[in-house]
Amino acid sequence: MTTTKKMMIAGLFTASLMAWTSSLQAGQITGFTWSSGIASIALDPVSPPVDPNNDNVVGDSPNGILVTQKAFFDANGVADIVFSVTDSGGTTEYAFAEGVSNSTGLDFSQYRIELGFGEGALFVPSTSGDGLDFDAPDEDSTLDFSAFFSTPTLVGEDVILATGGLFPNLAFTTPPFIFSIDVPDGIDSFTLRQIPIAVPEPASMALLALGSIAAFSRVGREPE
Ligand SMILES: [Ca+2]
Ligand SMILES: [Ca+2]
Ligand SMILES: [Ca+2]
Ligand SMILES: [Ca+2]
Repeated sequence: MTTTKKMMIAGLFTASLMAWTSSLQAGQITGFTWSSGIASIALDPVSPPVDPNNDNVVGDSPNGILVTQKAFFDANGVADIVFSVTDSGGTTEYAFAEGVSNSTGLDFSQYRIELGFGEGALFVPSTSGDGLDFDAPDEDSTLDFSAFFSTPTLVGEDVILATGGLFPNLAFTTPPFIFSIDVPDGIDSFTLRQIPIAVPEPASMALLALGSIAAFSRVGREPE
């Protein structure tokens, strides 16, 4: 074997080893599952973060996660996506782009997302100061729900409530909802919980009105 060939093989081996090593060391989010509240989901292949341990980045993190889902939401009115995580030696900030297709049959007057652990009835909210949060306390990256809501607000560090608009039935988010999540070491998964808040249906509004009338007439009959 010539010296040139040996050098080429050695170079290829080194490159492969580096790629293998970086795939072991990098990567906070490694995969995902979703709950019964979501009819279908498309997620870009989860690849190792371009810039691990970059907390706190100003502007948009190069570590992107794109989730596109058709949502109908389960009986509890929530949809959970669980992301699996491995340590990377620090906190990695991710820019999330979430496409939501509303196939619930209802219009949403608000949209709330929460961070926590576990799913369904076993969901436990993330606590303040545990390292997992929506880019708190700096909030220096894009927060955009403008497809349907003018006012996304960070409530504490683990809840975003989007208000000031309407997300109609059968509509799709264009552009997607954009927010950031700081993912710390020391956890093996976290949950992104979504809670759409529907405009009350005409039937329930009618029941509400009937209830008010009944209460009013009871008050009217109160003895002096
Ligand atoms: Ca940031
Ligand atoms: Ca937290
Ligand atoms: Ca951050
Ligand atoms: Ca943080």
